[in-house]
Amino acid sequence: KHKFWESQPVGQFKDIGDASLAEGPIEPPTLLSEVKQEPYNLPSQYEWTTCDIDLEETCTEVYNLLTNNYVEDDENMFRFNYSKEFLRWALRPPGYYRSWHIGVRAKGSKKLVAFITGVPARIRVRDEVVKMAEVNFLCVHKKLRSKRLAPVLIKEVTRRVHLENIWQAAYTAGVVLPTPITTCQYWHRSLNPKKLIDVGFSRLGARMTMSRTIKLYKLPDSPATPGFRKMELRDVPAVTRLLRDYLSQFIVAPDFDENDVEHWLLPAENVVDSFLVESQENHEITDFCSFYTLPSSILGNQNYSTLKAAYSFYNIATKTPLLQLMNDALIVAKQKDFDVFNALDVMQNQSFLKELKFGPGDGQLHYYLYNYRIRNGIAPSELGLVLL
Ligand code: NHW
Ligand code: EN5
Repeated sequence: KHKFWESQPVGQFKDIGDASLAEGPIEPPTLLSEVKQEPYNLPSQYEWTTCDIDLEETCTEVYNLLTNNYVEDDENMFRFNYSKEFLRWALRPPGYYRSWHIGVRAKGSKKLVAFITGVPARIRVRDEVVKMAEVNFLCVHKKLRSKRLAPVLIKEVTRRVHLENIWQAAYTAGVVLPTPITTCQYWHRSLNPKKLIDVGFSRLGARMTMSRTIKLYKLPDSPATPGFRKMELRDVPAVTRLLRDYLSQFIVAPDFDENDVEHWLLPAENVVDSFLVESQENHEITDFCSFYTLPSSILGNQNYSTLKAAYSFYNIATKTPLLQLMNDALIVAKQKDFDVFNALDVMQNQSFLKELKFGPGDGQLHYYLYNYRIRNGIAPSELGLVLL
């Protein structure tokens, strides 16, 4: 059934529940001299390219490939539309490797037809911090699907990760592959219910009118928590301490240092928003919330072409109730004109989703590790990792 994935060092379906299998790497690293030195073979009409995302022209090519060919919902009504600024942010974290931004071009036209990326990350699994690649943006042009190009892209990114002496990876997908460490549910909180209904993202509930629906999702004009403000550069040390302490409770979570926090959580316009609560008494940073901006193209609607979505990122409440903190996040997202606020049931999110009027979506997100076995799998609430 999974000819490719059955050949890879990942948890296999037949091994689920096997207590004799130890946690940790599935296969040991090899010597770097034993890593294949040449790229994998592509069908003869295609060639490898390393994408320099700093070049405006290359970034535009990647953006166009993804805008037209990346992930859609199960009814093909929406397609993720990552912005160029977002892609540059996602692909250039501290210590990134340009060689991990991999494209495939048609030899004749030089048109970009496929893409896959990795970025380095330190991810803690229980008490082990493991250097990994976070693999994302796997995309094959719609006209080249089902030709087994994806396995070649995956093997090539694996080879280039190995060349940097890294032997594990983390990735997510909407499809089931061997074998998820956990499966998360998407939840959606309407901010602009009329537009969401008009474009088919949501429906008018039974015995609901449009005006009752608009009233149901209404939010205050400004955040309620005293000392709630945008995160600034000077906050990086305090936010790092808060985040490290918070993430230590989860079984799988990133091991963020100050450089990572500056990159991933310092606000970047139209990419990532972060807010914190500063104590009015002692100026301590006690709470934090963040979300990233990922619009979707609306396919075939007369009136609208994009859905502006905010995705919950990392949230920490130590003094403010998490419910109140996240309500303030919804308020600022509404101020910034987002149509919907999305969240997964990871970390402690389950505790606020229903009360803040999120509803379950029709999509799930499966989390995977490459070459690292976790016994039994974990619950979404034991996961402290959000990928883009
Ligand atoms: S998930 C988003 C993936 N992208 C999309 O869904 C975009 C739209 N779809 C496409 O572009 C986030 C194509 O349908 C793709 C498949 C390219 C998805 N992950 O070429 P074939 C990520 O980017 C397997 C992994 O004929 P295709 C994470 C499939 O099960 N494998 O299919 C990426 C089958 O293998 P099997 C996937 O439709 C993580 C084989 O591909 C997959 O033309 C990557 C069929 O290939 C998916 N999302 O192209 C893994 N979708 O064994 C990283 C399908 O079942 C691993 N497949 O026969 C770690 C590497 C680094 C290790 C470092 C130590
Ligand atoms: C890796 N980084 O299916 C990314 N999205 O629920 C790859 N549904 O938006 C992973 N079908 O439920 C990709 N509205 C996996 C996700 C792929 C995209 C996807 C789902 C997640 C989604 C929407 C629209 C459905 C349109 C028809 C959905 C219902 C919202 C409603 C609001 C009011 C309260 C109840 C829920």
